[in-house]
Amino acid sequence: MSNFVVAGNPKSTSMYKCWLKYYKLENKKLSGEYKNLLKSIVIKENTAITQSAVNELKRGLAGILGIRPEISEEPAKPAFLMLGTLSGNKSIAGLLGREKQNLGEEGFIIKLLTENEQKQLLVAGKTDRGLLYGVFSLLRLIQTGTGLDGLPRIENPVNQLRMVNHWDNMDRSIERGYAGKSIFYKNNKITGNLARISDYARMLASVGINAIAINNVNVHKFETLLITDRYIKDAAKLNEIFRSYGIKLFLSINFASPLSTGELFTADPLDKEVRKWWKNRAEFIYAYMPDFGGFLVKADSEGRPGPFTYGRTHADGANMLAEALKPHGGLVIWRCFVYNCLQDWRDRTIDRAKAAYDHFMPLDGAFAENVLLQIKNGPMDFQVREPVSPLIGGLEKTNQVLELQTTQEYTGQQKHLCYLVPMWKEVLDFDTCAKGRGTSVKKIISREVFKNKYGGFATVTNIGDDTNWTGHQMAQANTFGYARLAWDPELTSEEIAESWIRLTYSNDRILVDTIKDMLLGSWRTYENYTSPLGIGWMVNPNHHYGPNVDGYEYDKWGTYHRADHKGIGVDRNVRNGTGYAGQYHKEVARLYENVETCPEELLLFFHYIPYDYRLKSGETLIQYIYNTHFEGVEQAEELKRKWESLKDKVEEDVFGHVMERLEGQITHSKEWRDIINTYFFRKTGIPDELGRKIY
Ligand code: GCV
Repeated sequence: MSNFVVAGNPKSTSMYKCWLKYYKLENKKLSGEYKNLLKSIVIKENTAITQSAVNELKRGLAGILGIRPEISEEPAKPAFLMLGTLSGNKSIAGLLGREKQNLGEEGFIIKLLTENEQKQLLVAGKTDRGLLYGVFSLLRLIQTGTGLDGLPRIENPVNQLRMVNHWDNMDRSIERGYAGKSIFYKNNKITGNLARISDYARMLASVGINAIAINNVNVHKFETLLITDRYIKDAAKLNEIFRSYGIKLFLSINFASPLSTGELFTADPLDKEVRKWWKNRAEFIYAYMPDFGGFLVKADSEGRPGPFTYGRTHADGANMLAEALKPHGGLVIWRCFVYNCLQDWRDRTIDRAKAAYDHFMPLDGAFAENVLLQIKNGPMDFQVREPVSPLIGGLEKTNQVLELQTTQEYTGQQKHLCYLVPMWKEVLDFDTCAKGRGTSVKKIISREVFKNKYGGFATVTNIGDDTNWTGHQMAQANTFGYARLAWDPELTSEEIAESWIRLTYSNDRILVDTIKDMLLGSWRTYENYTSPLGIGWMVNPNHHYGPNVDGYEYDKWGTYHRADHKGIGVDRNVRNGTGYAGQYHKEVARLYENVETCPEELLLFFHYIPYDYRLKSGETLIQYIYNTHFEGVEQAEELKRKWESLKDKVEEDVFGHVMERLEGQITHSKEWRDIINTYFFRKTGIPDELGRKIY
């Protein structure tokens, strides 16, 4: 296990440590209290996961409190910390009493016990995974200077699957990766840098992640072979690392594998030989990885093969794989990001936003029990503002996973600060009205509403081999925030930001408040200087960075936004538009159907609006576009001023690094402002009311 020593720039080691920095706690009183309790650690169990927990405690306590606790099976001191699981240590049940009924599979309790006026601390899980999460939680409490008064603390993750998806390729590149190269691969081999991967596993487990797909959903030549002799042993090595942190390993597979490996002449999911092929493949994989999680699949989308080639449905395809994995307890996670990328936007009757629902809604109930549909949060593609996908709330009889994107493909590519938690919160709190009012997305995903067997969260991760993992150091807040939300969607954006800041930098009140401010406003700032009111894209083709109003590559006529000299926006209502609004339940559909009731931030997503239309603020649409673009730049400048005020409170290298990114953001925000404003000025001939310069 590496102790976070990174070759190269030693100054960067603190950014490498992310929120597991374990810096010294300044509060002497609290530090003393903790030290008393934690000098002796008692644990009777010994699994790979309990070992990870103990190692973490050693590391954390050395850093935060400067102590090296004695680890033993019996207490070495009158005060001690007891670690254990209900499944592995009989005495834990007695110590917990009735509280044990409240512990789920991955839940934990942190509790103070008093015997003969002697305080003892107990961290217990039902399973060793729960115990590990409990240990990380205890370390967070200590690091953030939280006293013991709030105990007992019992937590169970709200969501079952809490997954990260890597879009890593074996040539080391990462599709939509903005933090360097892959940490897993090099030269079409799995890398030997297992110490870094182990650090990564720790980082994920520390915030409750329990599943990972380690290769791109666009599965190319070499990645197809991950499930063959050529790579399986190496994949199993990674599995072993993740296993010791309670994380299940998944692989993205190529639907046409039987063909691509040259073993069969078809990949037809209803063909007997093909079914047999997958069954044998599953047996082969499980022989190396008995706890393998399963397959993640992108099929019939953006050129990937799938069941459509054979006139079969997505259910046929997914169920075939499910049948092969079922005897081993494996899952098929099947993505709903399926659309015709050659769509001609000049044809106003078809609408990409409708595609996922159109493809999958008719199949509700047709999927095997171990198939989960993974649905992007919006109907398009991770834009800065989109409505929630109507499939969530539409599907009732199907396991569902919400797919978010932590890598900032359309939200500044980790060059810009854009804290995404507030956006995700809006998604989770959105009321689908599936079972009347109050059927929020978070309740559907957690399975509270439809009680399906599986459900949860996935995100396209923002991790790469940059020393600080995420390119922009502050993008670590998104990695952290995603996982915390997957664990508990009731946490607020503020709470998540606060704990990330305290763990990452310090408990200094001014610093905490300043960075919190920076984070919380940053999504809106980014939206202000980029594409307005839900219209989306306006980015350069292919790499998707920087402004280009007509640039999106899947729209060669530059008409997806329908902007002309009179107005802009897409009529997606039922009355005279594409009918997309009709995919929602009626209470929601009604809201989106009419300009007057449509939430303004999504106005252009749902309606074509003339530039002289007056918004609720009294501004005309065109003036709103100008105003927000000027404002966005000012807000980006404000970010820099706030950061500057922290110069003496942040380590020098961190300060310099973030400053450099913020300066770049200002430059790019100006480019956005000028290109967008000029475009609309040229289209309309209407000048800015305030006489500001538009190029
Ligand atoms: C992995 C978007 C991205 C693609 C990505 C795709 C997907 O279109 O630009 O890079 O491909 O989404 O989610 O499958």
